[in-house]
Amino acid sequence: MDNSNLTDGMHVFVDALLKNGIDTIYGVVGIPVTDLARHAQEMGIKYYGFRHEQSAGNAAAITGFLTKKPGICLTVSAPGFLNGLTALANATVNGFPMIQISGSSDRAIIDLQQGDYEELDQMNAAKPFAKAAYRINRPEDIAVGLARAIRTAISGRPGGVYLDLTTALLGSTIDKTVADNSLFVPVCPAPKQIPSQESIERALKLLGDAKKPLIILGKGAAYSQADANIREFIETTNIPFLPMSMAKGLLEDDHKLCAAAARSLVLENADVVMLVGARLNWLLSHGKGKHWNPAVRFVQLDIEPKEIDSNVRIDAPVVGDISSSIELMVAGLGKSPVKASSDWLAQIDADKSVNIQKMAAKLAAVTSPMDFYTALGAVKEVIDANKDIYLVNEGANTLDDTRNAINMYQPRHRLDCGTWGVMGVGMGYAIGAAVTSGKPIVMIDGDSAFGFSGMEIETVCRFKLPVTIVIFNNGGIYRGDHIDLSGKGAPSPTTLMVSARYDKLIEAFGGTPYNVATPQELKDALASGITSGKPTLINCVIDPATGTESGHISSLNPKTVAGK
Ligand code: ADP
Ligand code: TZD
Ligand code: MG
Repeated sequence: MDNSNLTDGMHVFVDALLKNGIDTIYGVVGIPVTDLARHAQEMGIKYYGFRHEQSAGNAAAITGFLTKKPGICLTVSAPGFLNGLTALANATVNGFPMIQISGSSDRAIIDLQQGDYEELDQMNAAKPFAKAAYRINRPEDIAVGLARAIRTAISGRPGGVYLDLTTALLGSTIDKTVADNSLFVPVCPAPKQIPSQESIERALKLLGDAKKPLIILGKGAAYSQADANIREFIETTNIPFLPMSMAKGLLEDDHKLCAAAARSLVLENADVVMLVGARLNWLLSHGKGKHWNPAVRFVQLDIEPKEIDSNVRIDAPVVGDISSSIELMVAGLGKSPVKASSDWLAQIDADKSVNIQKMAAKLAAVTSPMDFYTALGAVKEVIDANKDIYLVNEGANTLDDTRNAINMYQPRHRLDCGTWGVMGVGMGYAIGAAVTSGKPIVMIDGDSAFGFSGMEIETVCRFKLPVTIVIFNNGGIYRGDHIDLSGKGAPSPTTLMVSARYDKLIEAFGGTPYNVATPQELKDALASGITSGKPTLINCVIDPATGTESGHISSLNPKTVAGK
């Protein structure tokens, strides 16, 4: 038989990726996907090999958030697949488009549960955790399979898609001409979803009647990249805005209409709130209760119709993609002008200036050892001098205090624990953001948070990425000075090693280490890390006795009988 015009499933799959403009894969290889990764690299795809699939998945997810194209994560069967699945689920929960591609074992053996190497019914395991899960069994279906995965990941509310590539598919053969002819790029995979004119008018009327309007920007707004129109709507109407964590920087945090420093006041008083790509989930106390004005009414811009009324009644839903919706809202202002009152703005400004002064005092106070705010005072000076920095942030106190203390100035530059408050996303996000943007990344991480994915510093060093990691080392989860209730002197459940020298880790891989104990040392080390463009790790010694249990969300812990 003449094999000269035959190709195989692996090559067809890579051709399909390239045809769709996908040029990067994050993954961990092994049976049966090693050659897939090799050929991908050979054929022009950038391949980033990780130390753990969860971090590779997180890199793919953040690439999706930053680019509106699905990030790609490649995993091996069963255990590798499961390691990646946490990241896929997290991407879906946060609305980030990504595709996890995994090799899988022999279908016939899996289905009869006869014990194949790394046997698992992966497609069905993935379903509850993904937006969708598909399996490609035949080489002639590769183009359609990938098109389905891409379209599902980026249309409507974005999310994670699982794509199962069987061992048989990867090793299957097909005529190259037939395969080439099967390739295609899906037409308009993320179509505009234009809201009804009626819904726009209803929303503008409600906002126009408001005495104390407020706009809440969420990461859906950041994702939509409708930056100019969102700014125009806010600046034309003078409505104060509150950014959710990953929407910080959509308009700069020091914008005169930014109400972040008056968060409690605006939530308690606003009578009409317009949600732009933000869900009324736990992060907004479900839109009800003591943090909210009981008479508040809502406008909600969202692409997902099922999100409307999810927690409370929405008086003016605007269902559509945010780009289209906000464009129509801006256009509608000509006929239905909206202007926030100067009284409302003055009330907010008064509260803001008190709170900004309080924060400035905390940041300026020099404690020894440093507390979180003393350290953040130093970080703030450096970030304010590098306004285009990407900031990755996780931890509990480290997360909450950094979010409140550090201003962001550019859209989609703050990447953090997100909707699930998950630890361990940091290294994957930092690597994904560095690869995608080519810009310097600063990561402010709790010592516990860092431990979940710390070995990826080898990945950072291997690829020489411009990532500076600052570990707020307070020797524990929340704080390092708890004692064990048994009184036996074992480390308590929250205790980690306060004497740990995380900086020594990066030395092993040739990166630049710093160990700092004062604000000046921290400032110098951080500034050097950023300008060097080299992998840098700063162990920042923080007082183990200053953290708050669970950071700012202590109230979510169940109470014990002792009320502890
Ligand atoms: P945050 O955590 O910042 O409050 P969420 O993740 O809770 O944000 O909410 C984001 C919302 O944005 C989701 O309900 C999602 O459906 C919506 N969304 C995402 N992308 C778009 C888009 N392009 N257009 C409209 N809505 C979007
Ligand atoms: N596991 C995962 C995957 N996510 C989580 N959120 C947790 C466990 C529980 N958890 C938190 O919610 S915060 C946190 C854990 C373990 C770590 C806090 O310690 P840290 O930060 O050192 O990162 P601070 O600054 O000491 O508070
Ligand atoms: Mg800690």
